[in-house]
Amino acid sequence: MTKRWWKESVVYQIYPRSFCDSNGDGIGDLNGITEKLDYVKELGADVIWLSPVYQSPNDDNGYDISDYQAIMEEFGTMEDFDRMLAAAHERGIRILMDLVVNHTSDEHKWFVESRKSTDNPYRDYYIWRPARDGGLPNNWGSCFSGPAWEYDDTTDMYYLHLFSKKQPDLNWDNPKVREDVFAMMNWWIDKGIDGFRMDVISLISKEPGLPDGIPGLNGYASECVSANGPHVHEYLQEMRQKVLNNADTMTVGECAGVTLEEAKKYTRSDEKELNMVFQFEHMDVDCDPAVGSKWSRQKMDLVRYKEILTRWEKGLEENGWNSLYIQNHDQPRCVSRFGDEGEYREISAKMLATCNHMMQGTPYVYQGEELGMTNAPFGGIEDYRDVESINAYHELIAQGKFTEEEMLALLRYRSRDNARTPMQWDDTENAGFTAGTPWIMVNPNYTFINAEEQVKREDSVFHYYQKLIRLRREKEIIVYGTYDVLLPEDENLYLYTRTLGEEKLLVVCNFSACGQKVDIPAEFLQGKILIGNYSDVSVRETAVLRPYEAFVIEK
Ligand code: TEU
Ligand code: CA
Repeated sequence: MTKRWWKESVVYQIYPRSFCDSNGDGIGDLNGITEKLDYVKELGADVIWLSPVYQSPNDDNGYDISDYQAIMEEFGTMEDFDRMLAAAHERGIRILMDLVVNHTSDEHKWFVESRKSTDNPYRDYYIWRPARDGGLPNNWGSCFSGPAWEYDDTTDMYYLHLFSKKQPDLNWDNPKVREDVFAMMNWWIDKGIDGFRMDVISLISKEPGLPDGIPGLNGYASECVSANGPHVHEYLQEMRQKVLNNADTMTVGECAGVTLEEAKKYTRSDEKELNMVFQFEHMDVDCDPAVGSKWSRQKMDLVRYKEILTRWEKGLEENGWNSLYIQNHDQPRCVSRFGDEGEYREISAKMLATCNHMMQGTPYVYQGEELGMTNAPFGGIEDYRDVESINAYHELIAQGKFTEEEMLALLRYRSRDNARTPMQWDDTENAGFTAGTPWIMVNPNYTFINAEEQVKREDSVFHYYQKLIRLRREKEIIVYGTYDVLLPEDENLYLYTRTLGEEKLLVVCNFSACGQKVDIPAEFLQGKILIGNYSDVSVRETAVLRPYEAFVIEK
């Protein structure tokens, strides 16, 4: 197992729009991030993944980029960015930029040119097709509802957009596209950034002929029809050679539709492609498999969650590296879906964190996860801002798949906006996020769930995350030890060990709100409790775990 700094790091993800507003316009910004770097430092993270801050019309909150080398006006200026980067580096914090190059905004100059005529020099920067039998070129759907094709009457052709119609897919088979993207990436590397989180990078190489896929809930094939295409590894190896080896970079590829076998190619130990990937299998263990869509809900299937994470832990143990996440800007709040929002909110948030942070891989903490922030009490569709949620609401109700009441209930549970309500800094108006009118509703529970209160309270979720991160720095076994699951079929308990030479840890997590009996293996009975979410942890041969109890024993 080769040692690397990015294997020993803990990453804090910032969604700039919702993090901290420094100028009172209700929108988070770069200067607000600079103001809060000491908070990130105090938590203990040493890398920040910055969701997009580039110029964008914000159809998908910055994941639709109109100029990769300019800063979105609402977020500030390039000087603000340079100041934030320098301030982060002064604190020993590295910055990963969010690289969104599967698609651009339709307002990017490349697309403005491309759509002008079929012989425009930029025409083949995008994927244009004529109608097929008078209709859409194939049955691919947009991740944000409807077909993945938009008709453009200027040239009587359709262009591909796996996401919104304002996010046309780039044609990565065109060497000029790769050349321009790599030049832009090197421009950011030369500015001193430390790596990239790569948005839907698994989708960049489309199957020749763009064959139909399997229709989903709305009748179209999902964006994953294009996952792990024929040239994706070739293009990433080219990126590694022409960009990523130009500095000591960290890279994580967001790989919709990635399998373990494919991940072994993306994260290969010869480091010819990426350092790690975000896989998604564990993110639908609370979706109803009979519906086959995120717009469904079931009780979390812990046995399946354990099977998935065990397969990924063991699968990448020798060759590759895992990312560890239970939350990000696309997922509802983890404590609301896998824990408890009520009496056991803090206890369950700490249990989920223990389970995630004690595994082998690089942990990612999403803004507010370290406070045990919850889903928000959204009302009607007018409360939502996310293009994915709003489009799904209109499409699935119009198709008669759900009533308005059913769809609003699904949105309240599953909408990405649950993760995008403003960061809760203190109990003053708007949670201290803005002095103006916030662009999206603030969760009213900020009065008792906020950073100021938790930084001051030793037994808070914040201090528990701080301790987990500190343990990872102190104990090499947490980074490099092998993982082995116990009781794989137990529906309430997640137990696993970590082993490094003679050292061994036992991680015990009760995912249920009830007491659960468990037999602690004899070798751990005299062990030392490294961390626990109840103050009075004592270990006996047959322990009765309390609701959402978690602890780690060092043999
Ligand atoms: O998400 C892409 C992706 O994986 C989606 O299919 C995701 O699974 C879905 O939105 C979950 O509900 C990335 C970004 O993280 C997301 O914020 C962007 O909207 C999207 O790409 C397009 O850039
Ligand atoms: Ca602002």
